Amino acid sequence: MSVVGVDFGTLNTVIAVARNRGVDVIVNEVSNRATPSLVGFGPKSRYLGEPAKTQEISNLKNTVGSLKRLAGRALSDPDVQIEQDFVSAPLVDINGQVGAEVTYLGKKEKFTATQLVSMFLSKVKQTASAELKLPVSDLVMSVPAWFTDVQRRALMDAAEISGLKLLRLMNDTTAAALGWGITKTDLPTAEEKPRRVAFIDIGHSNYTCSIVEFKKGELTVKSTAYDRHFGGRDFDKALVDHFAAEFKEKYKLDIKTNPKAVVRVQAAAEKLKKILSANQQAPLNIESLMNDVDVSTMMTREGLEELVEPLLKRVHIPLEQALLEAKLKVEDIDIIELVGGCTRVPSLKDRIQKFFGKGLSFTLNQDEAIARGCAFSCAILSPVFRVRDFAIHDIVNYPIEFTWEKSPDIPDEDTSLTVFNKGNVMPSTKILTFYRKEPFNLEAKYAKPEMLPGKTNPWIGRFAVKNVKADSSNDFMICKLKARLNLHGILNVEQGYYVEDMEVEEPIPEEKSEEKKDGDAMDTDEKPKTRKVKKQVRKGDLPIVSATSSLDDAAKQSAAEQESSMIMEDKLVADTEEKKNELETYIYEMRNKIDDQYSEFASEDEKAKLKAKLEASEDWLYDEGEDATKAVYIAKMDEIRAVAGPIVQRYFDKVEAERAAAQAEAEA
Ligand code: ATP
Ligand code: K
Ligand code: MG
Repeated sequence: MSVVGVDFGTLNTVIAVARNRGVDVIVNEVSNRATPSLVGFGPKSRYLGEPAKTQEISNLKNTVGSLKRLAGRALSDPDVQIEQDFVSAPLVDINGQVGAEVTYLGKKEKFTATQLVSMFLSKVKQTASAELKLPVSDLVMSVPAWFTDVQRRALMDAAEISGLKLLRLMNDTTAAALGWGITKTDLPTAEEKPRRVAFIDIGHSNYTCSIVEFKKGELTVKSTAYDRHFGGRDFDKALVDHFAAEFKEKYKLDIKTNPKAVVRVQAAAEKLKKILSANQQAPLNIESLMNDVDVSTMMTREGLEELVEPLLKRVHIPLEQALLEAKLKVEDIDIIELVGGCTRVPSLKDRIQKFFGKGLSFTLNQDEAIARGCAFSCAILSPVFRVRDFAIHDIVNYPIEFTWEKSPDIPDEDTSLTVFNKGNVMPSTKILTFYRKEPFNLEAKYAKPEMLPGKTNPWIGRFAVKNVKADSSNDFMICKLKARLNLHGILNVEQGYYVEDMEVEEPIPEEKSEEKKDGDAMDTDEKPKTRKVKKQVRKGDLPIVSATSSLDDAAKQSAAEQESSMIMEDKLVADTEEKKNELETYIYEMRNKIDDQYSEFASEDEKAKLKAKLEASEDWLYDEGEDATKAVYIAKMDEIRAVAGPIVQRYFDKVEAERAAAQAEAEA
């Protein structure tokens, strides 16, 4: 079984695998260590990952990015309106969830964000299994710490639709922290002062700071703060806006009227931004940007810093908030570790360093640390892998409350309770107690909607508790409900049962003195002393019917079937393309060899026949054979083989005879 960690980024996705030797980042089909988080749609198949990027400029309307930021969101959410600026395909509403409308197989189709993510995850699965030469199912994937229940459930559903088993959805900075800590051999002991590390991740779209305490064998997240709209893409956008204005002035070109031009400037701006991380100035040249006009300009590092000053002014905010929530001061932080591509920007490094007043640490691979942390987590959770355990105590970012209807029998009962507070440890289980004579419902929701991203609906779920009734003496049933904020950061009421107060006899715990501990228990043959205590004894289960934002089984099943058939479609197109290429290669090879090594093994008549066949096949290939089926390409190949076969056979017979003769001579 495979052990896989995935950093599902807004721009790039990195896949790491745990093997016996350790954790490695794997390469995709074009040998890149990161895969564009993009899906595209074409007339014959989908383009997932690299091919989506290759096709992007010519296929803007049918290419979707920002996948993870769309999952679990609604079109009407102002956050999603921001996302539309970064997604070239039109976003649409599909039964309350945002999705994209694209042209696929010649037809207009709508896919929900969950489906789009599952398409991309199918590609991740293929990439990992191609590298591991094993079927891939178990994985741990990272998400921004600020993701809510509905976003997390959407990602869980997406993974399930693509046939993956998500063992844990892990917060990005927590994954980085695990990767950092698990390999350290010098962490403080339980009695010592913990080592305090600030992990700062600035990626393409968001910025997170977590303050984490390490001791031998465990990490505890003390606080996590974030800016949900702060990353490399905001730098790119500032540059694009600047160049758009410049080109209007200088070349009378309005790139904003031409989506292709905008994307080309954006790609050039990103490149330029990276050059400016290492240089004081950089050129930008694009040939024939629009209306056959070539553009050419340059930008200095200071120029870029001025453009992004509004962002730079916000750098300290998550840092301050993280310290405040952890109740720590800058001087309490031992190490500041930076990850994420955007932390290479000098002005960001400067500001962060000034804030902490000490040097920054880059001991983690900035692009790969999160994927590696996820792979370590998967190794810990996987039953097939042995790895030193490392306890991970994450933190609740949004308080969650339960509400219920007042029991008619208990007039002064409260009707709500905040069960998980911000700052509580996560995962976590809480037992709720209700006194009831009838079945009842409760609802879970985020207690502070204003803390949630955009206009997220705070509702999490509704849980109906069944089989509740009064006992024979018309007394309340004591109902116990197990509410769990699980490893994924998702809330469920996992179990219900009822208890009775009973008097039970239990042994009195012995007062242990040093001598007694060492003494021999067989010394005395007194009976152990017991006492009567009141205890709640579990009497039976209470079924719970849950309604949450997760897809129901039927919907997941049908999405999984649709995904499988699209995978088959893609595979057929890929196989067909492969057969076509084989045919083309075979024609060229035969044409060269018939006048070369095969020449002496064919009569003039045979040569003429084969050449005619090759020419006809080639003409066909570039004409009606341009777009044939797999079976037809195979048949065409067989036709040529029928003519060429005897010639090739004679050649191989000769080669074999020569080899046998040489061997006989050597042995003689
Ligand atoms: P997110 O974490 O926001 O979901 P992500 O994980 O896909 O996104 P990363 O791969 O961490 O993002 O970072 C990508 C960003 O880092 C891009 O905007 C990229 O241009 C930027 N970046 C990468 N290298 C450099 C560099 N040398 N200088 C400046 N920016 C860089
Ligand atoms: K990434
Ligand atoms: Mg990232």
